[in-house]
Amino acid sequence: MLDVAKIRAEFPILSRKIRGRPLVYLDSAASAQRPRAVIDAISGYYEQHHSNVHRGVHTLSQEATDLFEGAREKVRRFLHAASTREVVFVRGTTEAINLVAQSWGSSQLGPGDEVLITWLEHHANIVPWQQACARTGATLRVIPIDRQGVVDQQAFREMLGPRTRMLAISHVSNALGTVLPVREMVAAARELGVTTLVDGAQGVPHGPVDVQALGCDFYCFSGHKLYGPTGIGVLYAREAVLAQMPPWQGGGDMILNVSFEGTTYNELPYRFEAGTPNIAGAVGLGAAIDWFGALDHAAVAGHEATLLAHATERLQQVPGLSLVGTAPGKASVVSFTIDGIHPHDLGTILDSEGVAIRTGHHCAMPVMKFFDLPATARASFAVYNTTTEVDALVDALGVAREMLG
Ligand code: C6P
Repeated sequence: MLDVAKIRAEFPILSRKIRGRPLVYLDSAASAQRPRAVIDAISGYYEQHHSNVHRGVHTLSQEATDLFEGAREKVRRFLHAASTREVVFVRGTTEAINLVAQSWGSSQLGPGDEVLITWLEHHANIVPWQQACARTGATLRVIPIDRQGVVDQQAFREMLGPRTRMLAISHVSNALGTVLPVREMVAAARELGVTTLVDGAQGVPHGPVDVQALGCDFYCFSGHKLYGPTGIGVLYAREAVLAQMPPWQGGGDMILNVSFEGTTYNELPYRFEAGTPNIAGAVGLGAAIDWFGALDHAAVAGHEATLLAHATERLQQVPGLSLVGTAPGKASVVSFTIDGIHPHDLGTILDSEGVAIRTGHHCAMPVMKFFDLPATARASFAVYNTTTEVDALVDALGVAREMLG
């Protein structure tokens, strides 16, 4: 059993009141909150160790470099990557996918090639590929989903073929909560020599990932959904693939030697980290990984499954409410609509009750179009949420229905 009361006590923001009511934070899929350990690691870094990294011989620069590279090693262990050369710090999932689509995409894609994504993707795993296809003449193909929000595996097998060069898929859908069978899909792609990318933005917050067991070439995630800071994220890239990729941004730190005649590039992963990095962000991410990694992950999974089951059962009893996304395998995300009430109005009334959810298209407009909806309301649960908070959501929906329904 997860000691949720103890976990909650570690998150200062959870004791806040919103409009005079206790905060019920059900928007962790957008961004999770941070435990004291992460906040302290960031302020401790600034109070005691800050300087630029990889540049100075003075003590502070060496300390900052050690902390920054120490965080990289924590990420490596967390993902079970073979080497820190495979761990590139980026701003977040969005930047990671743009890096791959630009660097790998421009060097590897050409006319006739196909990039395969699913209908469930976040815009971050659609738009960079559309841009890469426009630049290179490759074609973007989309694997369909069914009304439950499950990716059609038969269609996937039929679409995977000799023209496929890249399979880029979510680990977990942010809009619907569907958990994709990434291991099987990656294995099928690899059999044909297809390069694979997994968007793990909604995957890692639910438990550690083993990129070697998964077998993907690229895996990316954002720190802020993993109880860490904003502005820092990770691109894991298999060394053999990363080594073949051209740098995507030029500047300091990514070079070995620069003259006006030409430039030689730094070794991996620094070749892909131009400019002063988000040092405090990396330190905070390392602290978040330490904090999250110390939890009992079977207990985390059990707790999140309880929250999802409780929410699904209680929401289904709300008159006029339709769940959007009912896949058998789901992470702790529930999307829904209520007859006659626009999700934005719902979100505003819930806020007046202290309940924070996300409303809108969730940066997954094709998913909304598939279900013929402009938007949904979405509640998402993290380790610090409780079934009492799910009940508070349901009560607040009752208030909204009385006012607007
Ligand atoms: N989803 C949500 O409310 P960034 O913004 O780079 O940290 O992450 C982008 C991203 C990529 N893929 C998936 C599956 C995501 O869920 C997200 C971010 C947030 O669902 C904000 S739109």
